[in-house]
Amino acid sequence: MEPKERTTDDVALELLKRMKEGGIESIYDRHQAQQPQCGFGQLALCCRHCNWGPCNIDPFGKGPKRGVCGADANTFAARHFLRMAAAGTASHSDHARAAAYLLVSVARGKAPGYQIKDVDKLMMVAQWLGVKTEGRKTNEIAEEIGNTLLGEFGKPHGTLLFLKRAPETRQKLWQKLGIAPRAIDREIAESMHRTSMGTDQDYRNLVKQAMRVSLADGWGGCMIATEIQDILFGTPKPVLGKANLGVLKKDEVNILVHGHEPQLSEAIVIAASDPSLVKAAQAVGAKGISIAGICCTANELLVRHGIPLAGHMTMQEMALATGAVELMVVDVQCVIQGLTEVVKHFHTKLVTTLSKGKIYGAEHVEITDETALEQAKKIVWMAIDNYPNRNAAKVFIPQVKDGGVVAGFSHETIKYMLGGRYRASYRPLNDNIMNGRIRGVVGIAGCTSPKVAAGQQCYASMVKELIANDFLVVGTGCAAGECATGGLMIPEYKDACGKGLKEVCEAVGIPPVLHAGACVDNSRILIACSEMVKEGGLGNDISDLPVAGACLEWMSEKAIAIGQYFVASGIFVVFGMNSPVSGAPDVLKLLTKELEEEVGARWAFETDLKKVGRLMMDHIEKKRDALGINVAKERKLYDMEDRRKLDVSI
Ligand code: NFS
Ligand code: SF4
Repeated sequence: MEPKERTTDDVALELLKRMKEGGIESIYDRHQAQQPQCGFGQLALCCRHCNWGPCNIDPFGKGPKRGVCGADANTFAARHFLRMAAAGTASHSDHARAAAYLLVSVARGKAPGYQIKDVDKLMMVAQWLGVKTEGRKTNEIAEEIGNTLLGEFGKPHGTLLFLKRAPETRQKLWQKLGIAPRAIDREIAESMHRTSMGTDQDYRNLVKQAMRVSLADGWGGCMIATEIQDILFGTPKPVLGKANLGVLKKDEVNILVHGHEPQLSEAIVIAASDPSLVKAAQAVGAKGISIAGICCTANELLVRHGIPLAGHMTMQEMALATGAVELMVVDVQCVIQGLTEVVKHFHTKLVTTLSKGKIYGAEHVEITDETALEQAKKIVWMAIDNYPNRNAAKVFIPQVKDGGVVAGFSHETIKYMLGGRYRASYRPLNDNIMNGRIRGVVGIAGCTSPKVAAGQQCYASMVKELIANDFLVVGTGCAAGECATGGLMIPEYKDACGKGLKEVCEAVGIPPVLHAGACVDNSRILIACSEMVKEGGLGNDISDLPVAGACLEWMSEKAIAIGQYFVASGIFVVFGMNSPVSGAPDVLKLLTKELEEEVGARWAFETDLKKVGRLMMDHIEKKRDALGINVAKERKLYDMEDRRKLDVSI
């Protein structure tokens, strides 16, 4: 397939074309080479959980209906689903664990270069955890917080401490259903145990555990990561940044940071600002050192510092194919092995940093809490030394005209901006939802995928439809990355909104599409929803709120964990493309219908991505009906006189 046929985005088009001309394989080529992909796998009808297998089930009912052990399609699919949720939870939570260890090291003065940046957040977290603050030094409090949160991974008794941040009705429901998560590692280990051969073989019970392990992700791993990162690196506040591949610099040493844990990228940022290193860069003929990010590491740097985002998931190879990158440094998750092939065509160095995430063919410079800064400097040196090796003839940095982005909308910021300068509060948001200026809030999260043609900007098209109909959008992960590169996350974009949302955006000065951070920052959405409930007027539980979430191009197991924790928290979730359980009609029915009776929310899977926005809007309107807030508001066209009467003084 020619690149031209599979993209509508000029940047992706040009880079893919250049990759093809240079004989460099891309995600899209490999996806093509995999066609047709295994039908059993797509339907979740294969099992390799023991060596009696591999077993398949025939979806047409002509061949085997059961695996050798007797497991049926529902068991196959539910076990897969649970393992995905457990793997996703493990990824976010292991990241959180590293953050907690770092907090302890910083508190003990053993992690040079890092510091506690947000003491307010530290105090707030201390309160939730019951850590005493009075008369104690910041470091003492931080150490106890770190250790308390480390305890959340393996404590022998009780359920997770952050669960109490949810509305009480929701907490009670989790207790009643037996899905309030215990220690994070325990939920992950139990999920692996249950899905092993001959253990849990009741698809309802397996899906129930998928709720519990995923809740351990949302209200455990993700939330722990977010809170500690805010304490250490600062709670995001609105910041102006840039998002596109054009952020690479023609005449500077370009370093790309990629992966997920901000402890690496923050150390690189500090190292790169060291005057002696900047001088060294100048000595090799560069004007300076430039840092940009890929995937969630980019989101973390963007929302906290406005450091540019070069690209989302499916753009990581393209970023290297610019030939302008001296070094890409990575830690964990979503870093594809295909990168090692791309760097062979350029001078670019690929560097791994954690012993848990090595890539054959990359160089390794180990980073620990104690040595991070020193090692980060070493990595920056490697990039500087590599600058003279850049081949100008191979450099192609796409010129992109916009790509500006205002990012950094933590739930604290949203509350503050909407609440005004005197009292941070969700009241004005709730009021604007109740009076219908804002119909509801939609969260977009998750990945980009080569199953969708490059540069299609699916998220952006859906978001345009949502805001035109007065739905406020909050984005995280690569979904947010795509909207940022699409230029949607600037206040001027309010002109694309419906009348009501536009008025609110104008009054408050926010874009209609808010960048809330990386995937772990979906925990911010959980907190925002809980606070909306507590603020009053929109029901007694998260499941009453006029909100919904979507991931159009899900790829990672982490996306499954996120989807499942949103559902188990009471939020309707739509995933684009294929359902991960499509070969098992009973499991599919459980996820997409019956769960609603249990937890007040359900999944939907929609292959036609253009329909996803509509599904969420219809859902939200139904919630508005149930709340009785659609009654008073007859749709009306406002004239200027009416407009003047409108009270937008928030
Ligand atoms: Ni989320 Fe972020 Fe991107 Fe998907 Fe991967 S980087 S943690 S998993 S691809 S959004
Ligand atoms: Fe086959 Fe059962 Fe073993 Fe799976 S667990 S491979 S279905 S025998």
